[in-house]
Amino acid sequence: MPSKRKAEQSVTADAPFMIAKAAADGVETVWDRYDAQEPKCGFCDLGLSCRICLMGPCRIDPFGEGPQKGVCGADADLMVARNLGRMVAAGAASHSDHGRDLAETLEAVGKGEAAGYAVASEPKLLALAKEYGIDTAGMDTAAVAVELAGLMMDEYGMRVGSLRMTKRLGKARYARLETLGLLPRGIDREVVEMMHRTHMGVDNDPVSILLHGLRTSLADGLGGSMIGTEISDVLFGVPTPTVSQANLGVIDAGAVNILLHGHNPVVSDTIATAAADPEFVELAKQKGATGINLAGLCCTGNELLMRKGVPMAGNHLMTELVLVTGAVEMIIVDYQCIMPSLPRVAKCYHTRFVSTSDKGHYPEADRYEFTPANAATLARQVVRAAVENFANRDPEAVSIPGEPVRQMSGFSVEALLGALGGSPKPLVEAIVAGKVRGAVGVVGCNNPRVKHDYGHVTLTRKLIENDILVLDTGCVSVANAKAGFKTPEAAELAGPGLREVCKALGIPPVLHVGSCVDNTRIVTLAGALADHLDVDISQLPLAGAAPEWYSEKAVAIAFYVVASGITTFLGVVPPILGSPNIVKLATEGLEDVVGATLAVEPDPNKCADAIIAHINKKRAGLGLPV
Ligand code: BF8
Repeated sequence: MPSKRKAEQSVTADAPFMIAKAAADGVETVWDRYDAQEPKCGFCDLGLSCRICLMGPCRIDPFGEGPQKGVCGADADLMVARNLGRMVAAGAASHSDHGRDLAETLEAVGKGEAAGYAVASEPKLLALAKEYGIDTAGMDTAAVAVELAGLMMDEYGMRVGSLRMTKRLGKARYARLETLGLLPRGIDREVVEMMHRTHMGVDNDPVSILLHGLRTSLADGLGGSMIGTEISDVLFGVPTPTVSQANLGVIDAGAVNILLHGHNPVVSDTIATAAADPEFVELAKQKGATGINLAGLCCTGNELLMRKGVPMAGNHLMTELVLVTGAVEMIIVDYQCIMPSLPRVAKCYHTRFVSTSDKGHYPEADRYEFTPANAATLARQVVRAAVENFANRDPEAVSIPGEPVRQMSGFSVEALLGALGGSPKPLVEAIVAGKVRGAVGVVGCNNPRVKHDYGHVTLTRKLIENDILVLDTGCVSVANAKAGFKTPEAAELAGPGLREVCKALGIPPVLHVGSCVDNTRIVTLAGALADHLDVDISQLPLAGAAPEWYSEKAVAIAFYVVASGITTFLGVVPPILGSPNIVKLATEGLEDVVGATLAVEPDPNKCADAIIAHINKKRAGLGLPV
């Protein structure tokens, strides 16, 4: 049955248009399934249900009338803490396993076992080698790649010490984490330990579980995710400012359209290379198309956008709707955030759904299992199959709403510092003078609980109007691009101080720094700013925000941003309200421990006000004009 909530579905016209077409075409969407799930389970929403063991499943009555303990004896605090800890572990595992794939690819490149890949940025490789203590004198690029990959892979199961890149948080933060015993001791180790602690009858102290949650998240943010970002830069290039486009209008009715969806650039980069081959472009023309058009979705899309300027077709909630255009020959996926419904939507049209990862199987998909050794060959097979499929398109089924919106992307830390003349000093001076009052990372997902893109766009607009620079990643970045925030001309939307700075530098007031693993670029920059000023990150006028988050990965990110000293505002209430003690700890108590907290504010206008107040408080603390 079509969703009942049409008017509330999105801030942009393309989504309701496509939802209506989906209904007419008999295609079920995420909004239909969301409606079918209502009313939601109140116990689960509050974090008061537990299915960790089979003495249960158990639930606790929030009104105090029914059971107040699970069969094992866990009370509400423990139940909520265990559930939250497992969310952090799952999120950290997902990002980190993605990073592991990149480390393995780098090693294969160094060993000459990955024909489709090469080191694209030797300066970045050498900088990382130095950070990892490798004496590169007399070593060739391949040898450095193998040794660096080996040291990074060792960090997954490290036996002694802590993750090297934690030092990027700056001296003061590193010392604080060391004193607290929160330095991550190995990526897999912290994730496994969280699963162990939250097994029935191990860690029965909610505070202890949450503190380990911080350490687990740091193993992601300063470990697995950061390895993902850094090796992607080594293999595929350090992003530099690049101009591209966004929204469903990037689908080209005349061309063979190939969509790339997921998170890991290891597959999508090889597809981009194959699709540019004149042999396939010529084949597409023989089939009656104008050429081959690539477009991105979600974070694989962000990776390609940042480095190659591939346009973005949409974010998380648009991934079904883009297939409903009827103009997509193939959607190629790797892993994470790929709705299980997508192969079924593809089957409603002529679209071929191709899965590529040994970790992500889809029973209804065409399967090409990519490895570093076979990727270049398989990419050519897949692109050929997409081109061949153009003949199967039904022109009557095609409908593509709207025109593409221009956007500028590619703001790696290196590119940002480059735009600033090689040092954070000009940014610091702008912050000190109050032209830029502070900076906020607005990150994360879409969630059908929230009007699509409403939280992202409303919050971002109000922040830039108030002279707060926004850095965005993940699905937020598509929303902000569609809203027109990502061109240098968008400086006109900013307050007078930020406008002046953006115009002087020729940059937008909203800087796209990448995919979700690239939130590590934000903490790297924050650590550099802190050291430049000789303060702790928690003293800086910074904040994080995830207005429409849905995934476990977002919880891991929120935790490591807070553990890094940056207060983070969530627009969707996490499943913790069943434990007032956990709520108090997460939103207040953490301030005394790590100098930052989680905050929850579903209304993006009120959230902006709260962030502005937070930034003013930090400015006052540094003696800066408010
Ligand atoms: O890692 S923002 S919906 S696509 S989880 Fe997923 Fe969320 Fe999008 Fe990228 Ni991040």
